[in-house]
Amino acid sequence: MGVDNKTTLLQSTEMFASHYLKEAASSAKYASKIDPQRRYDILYGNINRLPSRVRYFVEENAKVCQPDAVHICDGSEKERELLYYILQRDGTIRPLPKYENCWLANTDPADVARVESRTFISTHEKYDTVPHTKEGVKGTLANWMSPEDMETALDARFPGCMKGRTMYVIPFSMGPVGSPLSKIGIQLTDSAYVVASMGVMTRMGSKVIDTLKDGEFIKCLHSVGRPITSASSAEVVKNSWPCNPKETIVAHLPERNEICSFGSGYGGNSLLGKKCFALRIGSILARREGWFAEHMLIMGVENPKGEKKYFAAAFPSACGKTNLAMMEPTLPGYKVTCVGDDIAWMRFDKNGQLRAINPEAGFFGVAPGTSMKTNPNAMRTIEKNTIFTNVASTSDGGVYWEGMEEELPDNVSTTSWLGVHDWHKSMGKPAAHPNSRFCTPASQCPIIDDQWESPEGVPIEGIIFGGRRPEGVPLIYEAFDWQHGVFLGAALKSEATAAAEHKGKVVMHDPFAMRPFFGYNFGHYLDHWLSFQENPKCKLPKVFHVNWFRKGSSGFLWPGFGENSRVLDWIFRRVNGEDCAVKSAVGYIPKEGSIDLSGLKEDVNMNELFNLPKDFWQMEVKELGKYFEEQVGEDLPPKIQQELKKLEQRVNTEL
Ligand code: GTP
Ligand code: SPV
Ligand code: MN
Repeated sequence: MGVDNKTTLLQSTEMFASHYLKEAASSAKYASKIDPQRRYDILYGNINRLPSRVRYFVEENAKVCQPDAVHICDGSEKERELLYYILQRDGTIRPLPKYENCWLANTDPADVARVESRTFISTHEKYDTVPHTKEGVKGTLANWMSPEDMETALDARFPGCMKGRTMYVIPFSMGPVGSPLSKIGIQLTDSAYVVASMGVMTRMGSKVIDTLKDGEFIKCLHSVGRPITSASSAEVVKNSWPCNPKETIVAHLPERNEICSFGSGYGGNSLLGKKCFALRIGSILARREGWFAEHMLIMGVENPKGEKKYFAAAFPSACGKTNLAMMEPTLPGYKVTCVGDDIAWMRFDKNGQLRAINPEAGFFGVAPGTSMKTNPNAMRTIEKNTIFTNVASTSDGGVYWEGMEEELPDNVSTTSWLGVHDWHKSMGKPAAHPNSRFCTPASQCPIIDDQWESPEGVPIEGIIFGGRRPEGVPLIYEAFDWQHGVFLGAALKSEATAAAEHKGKVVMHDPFAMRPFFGYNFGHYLDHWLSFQENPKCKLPKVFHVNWFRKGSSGFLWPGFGENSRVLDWIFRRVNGEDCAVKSAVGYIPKEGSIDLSGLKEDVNMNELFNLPKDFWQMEVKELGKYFEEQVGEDLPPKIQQELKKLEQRVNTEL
């Protein structure tokens, strides 16, 4: 789209905006007849068309948050134009003319990642939420807050928090609208950036309201926590990104089907359909209703014979889900298709087949490291209709981040995410924030699976766990059975990444890649996973563990990315029952020569990649025992303890 076209679009949107503002005045007059106390205008949409429960939810919160205006999102193209117009006018986003309808937002540098330390779950019974930790040890598996403390915390924040702002009402569906596996939420927010992002990440708008009728929904309330009042107008809002990091809280009240988030506009803190709903609240619903809500990608893999299987894989944040989900296999004849890159909702169908849907409609992907070399399909996806956050920009109207060096055109200058012009590597600071992201429609992915919106979900034949393990952990191994597989999930660890506020590269426990996302007691979660082996109807998929990140003296031992197709090929053959594995102390590992390395350009030291150092694994077992004892205590299912004992024995006798 040329510049002229854009100007015309802007002008017409401006006219459209003023037209709507006029309409707003009359609808407000009409509305005030119904509720004479109402002090806000209905800027857009008709509140009387909302199902009564939704309307009640909106009105109650409007009373508390006191916005100037209310906008009920319909998800239309016109609305989208209006939102982007407002965001641009306010300086929150700016266009990236090198691409089609792409935008850049740079946040207040104090608001760049998920804040795990301020994420809470509130239930009457503490141990519904957290396991019994050892006395004197700080729990790391969910933060619990009492309902009384929660009420105090929310009461101190939300009253009047939207003064001077518009409250948007976002009806959204997690999963295809109307699918029996989908769930509906209504998010109230005072951030137009959040509305624009939810428009990409979820199915949003009137069609959701039509499906909901007077049914149940998850109540999501979000505020950036920066009312505009005469007192606040002197405060500086950095980068037109209002936020309130000192008061940030991300609160879950599962007994009331409610999520309340205050103070942050970023990612999982503010796009409440994602981690808050689809994982934390989702996992609670899943346990109650007999399914799984997991931090997993979903991918289709077709082998050279044209046989196709779907796998789900759980890796912690910034450990390679998006990359694997969109990979371009280097192994000839293989084809990968993408169903989802972050979250899977899975359940066994009436035939005992595990089926998965991707509850999201977009990718909120890590930018740094993404390039035509590592993830060409992501690069092709983000060429249009994408909101970039905290990446660097180039003088030719494009984006830049670490890893894009080879794609940077000559003669352009770069402005860093912090606004440093003529940025150069030699300055010693990254151009893009390590957790900078793209927010882009899944439908644009060139390898999106043709079943990605299938209401009944795709059949899952293998579950893969993985993390960043620089030492000791082999490239691939397979669980002996389901129970051992659940143990592998429980024992998952990874180096910390920039997706949350952790510092340094310390290896942390991240069971099931869900540590920041468990909605309830992790011990009960393990019971839930184990319970499926008691049901003879369930066809339990094989479980695997991968590690792309083992290091040798000169960096990563495995080339990763597209070469991971060689590991997928082995998994595929195992699922088909091929005899290509041998027993080891940790699980089944590939028989010598059974990983197809044909055509691999790099020299790979397979012995080092599969070496199982006895001292490492003895330490690992000891450390796991300590972790389970301190963090899960009496809630640890005895079967998981047994698996640990069995591993210990194998390590002591077989290594
Ligand atoms: P979240 O969106 O935070 O949940 O992250 P994710 O699990 O989707 O991670 P993503 O695929 O975005 O990858 C994060 C980082 O890991 C990027 O910088 C990638 O370049 C890098 N990465 C992904 N796959 C591989 C791999 O196979 N090998 C190596 N060495 N790096 C990888
Ligand atoms: C993650 O951290 O796992 C993400 C990014 O996918 S966020 O949505 O911010 O949680
Ligand atoms: Mn994630």
